[in-house]
Amino acid sequence: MNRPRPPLSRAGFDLPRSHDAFIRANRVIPGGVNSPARAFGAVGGEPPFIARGHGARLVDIDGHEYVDYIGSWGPMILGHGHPRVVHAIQEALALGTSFGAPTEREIEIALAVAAAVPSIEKVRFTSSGTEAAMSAVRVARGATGRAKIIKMSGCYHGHIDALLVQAGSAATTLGTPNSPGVTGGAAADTLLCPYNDAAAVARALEAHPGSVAAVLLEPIAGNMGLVPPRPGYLADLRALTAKHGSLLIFDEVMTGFRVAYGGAQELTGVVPDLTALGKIVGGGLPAAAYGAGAAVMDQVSPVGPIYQAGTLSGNPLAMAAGLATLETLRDQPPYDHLEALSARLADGLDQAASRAGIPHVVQRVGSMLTLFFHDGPVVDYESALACDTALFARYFWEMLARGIYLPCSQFEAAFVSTAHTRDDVDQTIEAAHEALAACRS
Ligand code: KE4
Repeated sequence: MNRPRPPLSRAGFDLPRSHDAFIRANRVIPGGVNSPARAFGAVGGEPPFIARGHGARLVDIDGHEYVDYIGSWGPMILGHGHPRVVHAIQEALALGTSFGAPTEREIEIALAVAAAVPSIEKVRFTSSGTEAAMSAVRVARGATGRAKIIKMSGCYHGHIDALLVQAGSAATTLGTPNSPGVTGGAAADTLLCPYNDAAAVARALEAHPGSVAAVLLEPIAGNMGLVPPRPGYLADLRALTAKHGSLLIFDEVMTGFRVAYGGAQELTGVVPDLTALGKIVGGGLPAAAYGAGAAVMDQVSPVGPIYQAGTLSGNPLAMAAGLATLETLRDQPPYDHLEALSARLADGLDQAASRAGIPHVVQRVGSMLTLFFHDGPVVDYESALACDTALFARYFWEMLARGIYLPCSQFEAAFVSTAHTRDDVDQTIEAAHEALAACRS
């Protein structure tokens, strides 16, 4: 089972108990993980198994402590074990875990989401971001009576059949399935355009008049690594969709409550027709949501004919964790603090890579950032794929051995939380200087 990882300059870093756990896990769980992103496929080696998290730190079962920049892939904006969130979960737990019946806390968090997110008047909770994005697409198709969806290469919206597509031939925008089990039929109504290319979207809309239900994208992309929208890109999509009678869907599963309390649509001023939320809205428990204006959302069952459901949707524990998180973010907005701390980190990583003489670019929006091993800006999936992923893998392990846990792929964003301190950031920058120097040797 030993999976090769890049050689380490820092001796003595080993994960014997995690190795044993990984062997046992692989016997009963595909790849030993419950989500492929955790399997270290992009960086080699085997993942540490985590014993506990506290604040900005993770501790693995071999006793190694790390400064955590995964943050559960986004949810943990308040860090691990925030007292207000823990207390809220404990209070809810004492009353029961799931009822299959409505609770008042669902009203409270729905009101908080509607008050925060400009595009949302009504909201429906789900248990995952995949469900939220899938439901938003279904609502767009049901509300418009149209079938086609335009998505952007490099954006990820969860494991939805219709959206697990890759670019077909260069001449067309038709998506082709990128996973076995996704049928041609499921992908037949999905059109693909490059990110940051509004002209391509205009061409796709003009090539399929009256057929496109929605244009769907991450308004600030995090699943290629952090790729911000070019100035005017989102506004152009807003105008194009309005012109063609298509709906604009922002997948803010990652950016919602992250880049601003009202997400990317608050930060950019571009308001979509539908929004998918996840991660932070559940405060670290399984919850996500999709929302829109009342006229659109009242077409969702049981009010309207568009069906969507879920046994654990609006789960009391997840609602308690999510509401405590949102209330904390609303009552004590951390965004200026996160901006300053994340800027310090980004500048430090930039200086470390420059000192090592490594072609790179650091891209950041708020507390989401990526150090790309790419000479020049990363503006779309094509430029992201040109990154030096072998160098990233070496850098990843050199940082892990120095107690810094980065997202285990060049094509992910790192997250800074309110639990990270200036000392954590400075420790990270110091480790980056050593790690990048080691990568050059
Ligand atoms: P979930 O179904 O994983 O809750 O959400 C899917 C999803 C939807 N939209 C966006 C913009 C997302 O980033 C995600 C999930 N993000 C990945 C990491 N980039 C989750 C990690 C994983 O799959 O384990």
